[in-house]
Amino acid sequence: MALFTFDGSNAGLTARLMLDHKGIDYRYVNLLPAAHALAVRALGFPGWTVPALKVGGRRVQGTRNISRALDELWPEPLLFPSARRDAVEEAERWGEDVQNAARRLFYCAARRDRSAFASMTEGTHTLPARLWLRAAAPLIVWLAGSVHAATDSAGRDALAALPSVLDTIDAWIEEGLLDGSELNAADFQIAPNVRPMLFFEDLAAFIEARPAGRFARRVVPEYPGHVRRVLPDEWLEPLRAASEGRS
Ligand SMILES: N[C@@H](CCC(=O)N[C@@H](CS)C(=O)NCC(=O)O)C(=O)O
Repeated sequence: MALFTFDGSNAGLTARLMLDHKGIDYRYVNLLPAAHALAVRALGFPGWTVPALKVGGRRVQGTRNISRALDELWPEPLLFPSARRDAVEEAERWGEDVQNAARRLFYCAARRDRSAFASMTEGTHTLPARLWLRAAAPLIVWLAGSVHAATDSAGRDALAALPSVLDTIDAWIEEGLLDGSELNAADFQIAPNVRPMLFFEDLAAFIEARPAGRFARRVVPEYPGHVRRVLPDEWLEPLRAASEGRS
């Protein structure tokens, strides 16, 4: 079995965490970002995205397809516990929107901080690959930002929605849907999208001390990357207003 992804991918991390949670042995294939889209097509997957999982003769692509395939093939421990299946499915689907928001915010920031992209993606690559990633970062950031519609206006909208996203996560933690003793598919979908926001100098202070921040660190203890303080000050206004309202 092989998981195709790239270091730094939030969606790829969701798949890794679910495989690790089930204690499954697999080959981790760390593709080069940007080239990954062509690679997965060449490997016979129908779409252009990672994570992509080859298991037996099957090709399963996308975090939500992977979570279901894993429960089907290795039922223990269940990612969708029978007692809360509907709620976990709905939270997992919602978490995919947070995945998009996190990615858009990252590309908006990476257009302004030239070192951000390599800091997140160079991971375990060889030195030549890391040098290439650093050199090609502006092009890849532009390309990926276009593919994922990471315009400045989308980034600003993502920040405006962030206080309510964090409130929802906090509420789900409080009611036990997330962050329980046994983690589920929604935990693995949501935490890898909040966790990278903690390495944004602009955002960490708004998230760190909240239940959502502690939860993200519990599920994803390490997430390499760093984004300097580069987001326009006025974009942060909704976060400031929400945090004043809470104190
Ligand atoms: N929402 C999907 C999409 C995953 C996705 O967009 N992955 C990114 C990397 S984090 C990607 O492969 N983008 C390349 C592209 O869209 O061409 C999922 O959860 O699997």
